[in-house]
Amino acid sequence: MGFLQRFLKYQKIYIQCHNNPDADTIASAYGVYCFLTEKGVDAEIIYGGVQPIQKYNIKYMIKQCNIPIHHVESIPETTELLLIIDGQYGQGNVQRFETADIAVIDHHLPVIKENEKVLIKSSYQSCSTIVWELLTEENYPVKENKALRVALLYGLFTDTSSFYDLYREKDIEMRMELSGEFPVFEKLIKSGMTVGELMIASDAMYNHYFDINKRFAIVSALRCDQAVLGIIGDFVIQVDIILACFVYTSVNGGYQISVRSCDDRISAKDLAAYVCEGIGSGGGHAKKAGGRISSQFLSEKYGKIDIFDFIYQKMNEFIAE
Ligand SMILES: [Mn+2]
Repeated sequence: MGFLQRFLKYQKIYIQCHNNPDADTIASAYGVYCFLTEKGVDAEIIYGGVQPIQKYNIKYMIKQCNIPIHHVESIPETTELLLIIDGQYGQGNVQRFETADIAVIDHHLPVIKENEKVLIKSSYQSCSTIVWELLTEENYPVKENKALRVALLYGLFTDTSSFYDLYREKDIEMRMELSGEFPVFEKLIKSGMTVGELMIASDAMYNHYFDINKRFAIVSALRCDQAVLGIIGDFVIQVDIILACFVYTSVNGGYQISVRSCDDRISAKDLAAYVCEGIGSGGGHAKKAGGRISSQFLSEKYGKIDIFDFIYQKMNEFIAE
């Protein structure tokens, strides 16, 4: 039995995106929504948190793909099941609603225990990929649903720094399978950054750290989208004397990282994996890589350490003179 089958016995399901929803959580929720409603289950996509969606690209995605998502303060007490997508309760960015029962589909590091209604695949780069796989398992024709196709592709795109950090087999497979000529997608990928993020990026680059001996750079960006991290990395690696660069930003519960190299002796993938070992996950290709670090695992393994000092120390160990 496919994972999604177990939800067909419910009359009404609330599908909850994480607060301040990004493309990945919305696309994933929409995938599950399409399946459930076609099977006759009454489903509704919601999210909590203080702010309704602000970002231009997310609003554009919702409008063009016709995704019914609502910002709510509460849900009815009679709610049978709440399905949390691209997040887990216990993570700061998922508002807790009182409900009889919860289910989870997520690709972050687990903070709750898995059970028959909780599916956490942290090796997947986007939750969209997990949902695509679950839909495929149910023989749901994803390719025929153009809006869903665009949404899932965009979810993966934004969670992998504009596909630059895309490296996992399944995620690559979904991209190959769903790609096509979509003007809406083209427009979306050219509107991922806000003016605020342009300023975050320029500020981060202005305040970069450069190690003159080993010729690497570390760039700390204020909280921004992963897509922006990739853009910063691609920019900085073009500097003549920089051989490798490590960009990071804080996300809920930890840090998102993006690594670039232009030197054959420094593998971006190995560097990302080296830094994240035991405290998250990192990987990619020789020239580009990405990953995540959990704050909790970092302090458990290394004690109280400043994130910049930690990255600096690891890069120094990894890169030979
Ligand atoms: Mn995600």
